[in-house]
Amino acid sequence: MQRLDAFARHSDEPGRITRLYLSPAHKSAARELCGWMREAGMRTSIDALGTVTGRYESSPAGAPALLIGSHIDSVRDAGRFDGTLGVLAGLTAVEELARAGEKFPFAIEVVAFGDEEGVRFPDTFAGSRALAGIFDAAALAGEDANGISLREALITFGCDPTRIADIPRKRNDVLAYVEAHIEQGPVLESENLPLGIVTAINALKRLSVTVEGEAGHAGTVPMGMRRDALAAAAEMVLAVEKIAAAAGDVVATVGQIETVPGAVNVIAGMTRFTIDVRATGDAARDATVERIEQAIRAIAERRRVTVDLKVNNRTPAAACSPLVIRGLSEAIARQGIAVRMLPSGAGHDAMIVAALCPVGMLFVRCRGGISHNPAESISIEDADMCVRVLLDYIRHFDMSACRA
Ligand code: HGY
Ligand code: MN
Ligand code: MN
Repeated sequence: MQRLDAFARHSDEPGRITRLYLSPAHKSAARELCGWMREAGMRTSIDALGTVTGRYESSPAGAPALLIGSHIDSVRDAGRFDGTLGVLAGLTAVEELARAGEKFPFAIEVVAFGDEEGVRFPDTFAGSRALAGIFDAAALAGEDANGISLREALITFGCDPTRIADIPRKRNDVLAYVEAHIEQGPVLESENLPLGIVTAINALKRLSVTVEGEAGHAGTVPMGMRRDALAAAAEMVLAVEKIAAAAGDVVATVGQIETVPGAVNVIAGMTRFTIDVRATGDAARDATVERIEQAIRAIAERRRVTVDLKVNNRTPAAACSPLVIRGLSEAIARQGIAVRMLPSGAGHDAMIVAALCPVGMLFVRCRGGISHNPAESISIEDADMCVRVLLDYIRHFDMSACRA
């Protein structure tokens, strides 16, 4: 818990936690994490996309690894537990093993991805996609709000984009990936449970929409003659909300909107906003995006504005591995805790690593289910139980079952 507080110091914005991919805060966080990992007897590395890995060697050396990790980037004005908890819980478990001199016939690698939130660049999951061998090099051209491309940001961070090809792990070098993460929802708290096990992670799709109208004088252009890009976007945002609400097990969010020129007495000429759609399955996700796109085009037509939609990320729903689910269930049961399975509405690196090897997730109760908010919080007892379950899982890990 002290480390989670210390980590909160690595922020790009004073007075709140904002740690974007490849930012100075990400760099200082990665450096501090490497220090802690080395003190725990791990060999550390930072790959060409900024992913930090600490390896606790197997005995005998050179065996495949059980990966335990999460992400250390954050949203803007974030809490201190989303992502970082899973990395530090893995580190704490390894420290305990190192202290006891416990070694296993498999290695343990604690992995800290840097691009899970996808707040800075249009695409997301760069680190976990590369590790799983499904990184799309087109993402390197993606630019942040200041026009800096992912490629340039990597070079500034100290990475060499030409080494991205070295990142993908061979299937027989890894055994499984386990991610501990705050639930970011109210289920565990409402059932008085400290931990839960994730069954599957919802599908996601992210788009950016650009609406072009005509800038004009707010005082002189009659209402009927306007092609107001902001008013059109406002109607589109409400259509997104209405379509998702009517679709049942789907959620859709417009989290970001900007308008140009953004002056009190100028009719907006251009407005750009994002759409984030999640659903339990790929088909429901795609059907909802289709309906949203039709509604947006109809509104643009009626209001005589043009609209351009761009899909920035599409990630399929991912099922967690029954092998890992069983191992985590037995570990939780051995602590005398009821085993609660639940789906994840939030996206996680685990949904990407599932393309490489069996994955599983351990959810930790968080107060009020609050997340992506500085009020995010967990109890030290639940953090302790999370590490105990990880340790128990490691000590009972059946590597032969997870081998390629
Ligand atoms: O957006 C998400 O689902 C995750 O927090 N990145
Ligand atoms: Mn997260
Ligand atoms: Mn998050």
